[in-house]
Amino acid sequence: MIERNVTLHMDEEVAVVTLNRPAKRNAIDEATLAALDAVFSALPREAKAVVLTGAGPHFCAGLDLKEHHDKERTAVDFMRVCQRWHSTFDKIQYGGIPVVAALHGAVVGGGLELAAATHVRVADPSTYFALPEGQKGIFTGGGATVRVARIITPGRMVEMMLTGRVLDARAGKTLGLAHEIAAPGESLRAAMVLAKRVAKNAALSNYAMVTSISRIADMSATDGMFAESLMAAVVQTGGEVQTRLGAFVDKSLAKVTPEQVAG
Ligand code: 1HE
Repeated sequence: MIERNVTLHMDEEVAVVTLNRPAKRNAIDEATLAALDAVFSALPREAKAVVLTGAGPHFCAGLDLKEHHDKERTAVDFMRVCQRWHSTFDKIQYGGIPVVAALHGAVVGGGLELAAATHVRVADPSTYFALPEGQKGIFTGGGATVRVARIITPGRMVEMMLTGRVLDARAGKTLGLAHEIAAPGESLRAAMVLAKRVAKNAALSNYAMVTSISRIADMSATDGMFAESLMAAVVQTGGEVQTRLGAFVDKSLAKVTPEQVAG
């Protein structure tokens, strides 16, 4: 499937979605956002996980600043732009299919907002994170005040924006913006390994993880416990439970061991 500026191909059970506007550092203009939306609205049925990556030297440079400059949008125009970003990124975060980001180079502004909508983030050492909006006289609008703030804390996000601080891959990992640092140039390969592992989980368990945990964090403790019990009631009685737990009972299922510990 090829939309303008976004491509999709299948690698076994993993859908590989690539921002493909490298000459503009994968900046997100209206066409690219519409393409992302189209891809995440209609993932192939056989996709059990997604890897999201960017072509060229950077993952994503955020909002297309030239388009914004040229369009001279009104406040209402830009509110609608933000709402389209929110709706598309919600499809990524809550679509029910785990999304692994393969990061490299700039993950800045709206590029960081996009990465924050994914569930697992693999960086390579070239990766750097920033929210440089303030220096350009603008503000985040693609969900960072919610998603990035929840990952790094609101206070840390305020500091990052005020100072224009740029975080390298290691600092990003300390704050939870990345979960793993791959060897140079290897973030896509490492993300594929993780995505193929994720794809082996029961689809309904993955659905529960990506749709319920962040939402339950927004609820009161009482509501969260109730929502968790409902989700677990659906998952624990799902189609794959008898087979997978049968494998535990007959001791053919792999055990959890300390050898699996990873940095
Ligand atoms: C762009 C954009 C863009 C590059 N919009 N065209 N985002 C930013 O503030 C990031 C702004 N961009 C940069 O700081 C740098 O371009 C990069 C660090 C990302 C890459 O640097 P580099 O040296 O590899 O490339 P370059 O030479 O700066 O850019 C190559 C081309 O991409 C050039 O176009 P050309 O026609 O002159 O070749 C750049 O203009 C173009 N380009 N980034 C448009 N962002 C919903 S609200 C979200 C809020 C935000 O995301 S604010 C944006 C934050």
